Amino acid sequence: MNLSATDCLLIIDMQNDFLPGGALEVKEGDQIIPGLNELAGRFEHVILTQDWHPAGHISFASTHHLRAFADTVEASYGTQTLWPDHCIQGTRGAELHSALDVPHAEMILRKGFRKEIDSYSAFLENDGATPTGLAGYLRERGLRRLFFGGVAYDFCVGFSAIAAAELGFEAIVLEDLTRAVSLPGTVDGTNEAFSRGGIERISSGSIS
Ligand code: VGL
Ligand code: ZN
Repeated sequence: MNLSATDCLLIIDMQNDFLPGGALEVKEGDQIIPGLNELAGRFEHVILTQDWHPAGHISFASTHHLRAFADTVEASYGTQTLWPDHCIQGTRGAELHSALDVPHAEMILRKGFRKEIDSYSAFLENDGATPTGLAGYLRERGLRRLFFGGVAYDFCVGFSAIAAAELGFEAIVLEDLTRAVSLPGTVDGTNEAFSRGGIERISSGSIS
């Protein structure tokens, strides 16, 4: 697969809290950093995202005095999974990992900053109605084919790629450059949604 000037690499949520030792660590998340750095160097256009929550966020189990991973709450927009406190605005856990080396990234998109709405997708918040502005940014710049890596495969990477395809972008997920949280059923559910949505899964090695 050859890259073109209208391609963009989106590196999702490579933040301290999602990597080993972090508040919501994704197993082996650190292993994909060298590959992401290397691949990013071959893209003209790269965008990074940051999960960016206020304290007391709706997605935090602590906000509801409930258990992370096991309990859910009914938000105005439907069922919200509960997580440990993570990626709180301005904290070290919310910082991009220091080994991520993508100085030419053109944009850092923050999401999940509304206290009452979570946002797994970099395009559309979990209410399914509030856009982040990323689709407009990409369209205005003529970037049409989007490659996704980062964490977590079954949440923010998955929701972002699915939303991108629904919004008319070509969405390709880099299987070797992502890792999953893997709650019961989430990886299978993501794989099925990718098949239904026409989202291709490739290895970064097939990009020349
Ligand atoms: C994510 C759970 C909660 C992610 C963000 O980046 O996949 N997962 N917030
Ligand atoms: Zn989050």
